Amino acid sequence: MRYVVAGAVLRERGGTTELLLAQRSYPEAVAGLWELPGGKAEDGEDLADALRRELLEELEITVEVGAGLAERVVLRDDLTMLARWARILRGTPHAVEHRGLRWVGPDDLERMARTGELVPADEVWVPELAAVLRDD
Ligand code: DCM
Repeated sequence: MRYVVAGAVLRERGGTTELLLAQRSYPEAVAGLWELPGGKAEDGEDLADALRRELLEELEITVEVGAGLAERVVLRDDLTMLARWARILRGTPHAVEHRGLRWVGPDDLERMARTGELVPADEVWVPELAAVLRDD
């Protein structure tokens, strides 16, 4: 089994918590849609290491990786996606591979899910993400 590990990167801004979303530039089917940034772990690679590597490559940020979100997504027979909470230790996110980046609160996130602006596979995390964004 191979894994895609996505990062739910949070920041505190003026007493509210925001989540980082990244806009895909490929493939055609999902280009323009927004996702939790991340990517495939190499064979045998620790998943937290994989997420740190991917976010450094894609966004030029160094992150601390925390616990996992509850839901896992089966992308294909041999490919499962999971997500981990993360926060930035160093750097400011830049869209190296993505079309754009944005920080959202719970209302923005839920609106984007309703209007089909999220990558479909990531929709499963919206309730948990929104709950944490509201709680903090
Ligand atoms: N993927 C996804 N949601 C994410 C990250 C990735 O659905 N937040 C999917 C898209 C691809 C696969 O995982 O099928 C590998 O992603 P990438 O092309 O970014 O390496």
